[in-house]
Amino acid sequence: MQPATHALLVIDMQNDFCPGGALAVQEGDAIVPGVNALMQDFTTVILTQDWHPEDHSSFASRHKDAEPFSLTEMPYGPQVLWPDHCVQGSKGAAFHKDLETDRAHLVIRKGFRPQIDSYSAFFENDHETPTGLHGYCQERGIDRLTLVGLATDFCVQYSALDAARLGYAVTVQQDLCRAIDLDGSLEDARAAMLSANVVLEN
Ligand code: VGL
Ligand code: ZN
Repeated sequence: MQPATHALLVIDMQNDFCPGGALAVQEGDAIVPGVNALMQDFTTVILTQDWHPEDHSSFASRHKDAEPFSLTEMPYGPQVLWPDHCVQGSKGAAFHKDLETDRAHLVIRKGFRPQIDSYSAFFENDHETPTGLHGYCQERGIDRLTLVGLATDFCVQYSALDAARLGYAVTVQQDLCRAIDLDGSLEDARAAMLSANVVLEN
């Protein structure tokens, strides 16, 4: 059993990121049993939930002539435009039905401000607007995090890099993650995580 100071951070295990969902990640649902099993080793389990208003600015549908998966420029930097996904209260935004959400002490929602996307569990994509998770972890004495979930190259990567920058000891359990992999983004994510001293486990 891991000590309470070592938290399991389960990223975005939601219907829209699973096969059949609006932004489906290949085999996204295949990791659910393994994630549930890993939860049994942790006292402290935290879930994140991508949670967008229906007019969210990361949706390609909100930009004239923009295709999903194209890039745009936002005030805070480049932003991939996505198919509409994880709209607040929708079935797609709900957790996968087999995920053992009862184990979670905290569910942190992100991406609810219309003008800014939020991949990371800690900061929105401007890298400065906090979600509150760091304060929660500090108050709980959490100094170590293991990350699993979806997608390896977006929300898992951004969360892992922010966590490392904030001083946590960070492990990404790669076999319990799945990637979107846009133009080599998975390899780039792995390299970035390794150079930030994130431990990549299989
Ligand atoms: C995610 C793209 C858009 C993720 C969320 O969970 O990795 N990716 N919103
Ligand atoms: Zn999103």
